[in-house]
Amino acid sequence: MTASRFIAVLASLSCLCLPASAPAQDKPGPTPQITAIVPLVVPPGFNGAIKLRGFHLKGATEVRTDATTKPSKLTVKDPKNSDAPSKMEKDVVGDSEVTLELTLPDDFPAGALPLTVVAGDRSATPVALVVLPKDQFAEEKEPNNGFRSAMKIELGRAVIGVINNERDVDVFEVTAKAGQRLRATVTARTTASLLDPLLSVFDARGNPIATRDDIDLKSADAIIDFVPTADGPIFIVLQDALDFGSGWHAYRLDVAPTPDTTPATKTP
Ligand SMILES: [Ca+2]
Ligand SMILES: [Ca+2]
Repeated sequence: MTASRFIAVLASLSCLCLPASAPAQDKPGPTPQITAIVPLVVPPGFNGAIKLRGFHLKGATEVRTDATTKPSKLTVKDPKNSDAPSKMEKDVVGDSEVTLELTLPDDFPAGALPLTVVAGDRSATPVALVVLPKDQFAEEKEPNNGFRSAMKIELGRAVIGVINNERDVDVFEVTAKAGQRLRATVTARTTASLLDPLLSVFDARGNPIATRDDIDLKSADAIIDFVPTADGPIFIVLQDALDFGSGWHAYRLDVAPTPDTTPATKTP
């Protein structure tokens, strides 16, 4: 997605959040907006920090959730101004950040945990932190910048990672069976991330099978359906479409068998 379109989307979100009219004498504070959350996924029993980036978060006063099951602890800490990552613009990626201190019981239910940051009398559009059992995801490990250093991952088990600097590339390897229809899905902007994913799939010899940038005009994330024609390794390559990167460029990657009957790309 282009930077100008990202600005347009943020502007439209901002409009939706504002009341139709507000008494001038109230002088309400600006509405906070979230552009990135790190990490995107945590396990039940999580006890640590969640970082949020966006606009007007320096004024964050509390964080709420309307989830049925409440975290043991959910508080805001250290709201502050934040520099933009290298070569990115504050008016696109946000000017501020806040840390959430989060504790989840060991039996906390899996699913989306909506988080709403409040600044005075204004609330940001909720962002959904995903709670996933520990055995259902892995964390990306560097170095993984090429086919030879690809991180091996299991089909059906998610990976969470970060494109953590400019021109970073994350390469993953799955073991596929001939004829098994697979789907690679990267989730970043759909939740909240500065990453505009560019996803590619290569066969065992390094021949390209498919590359996707945006799902459609509404989503900068990417999905590739493909059918390997031989047993063996398949390489999944993830990078930013504009080669940007920072600690705010988080993603979730899922590579799994899919029963989908839509046409898929075949390996050469
Ligand atoms: Ca990497
Ligand atoms: Ca993209």
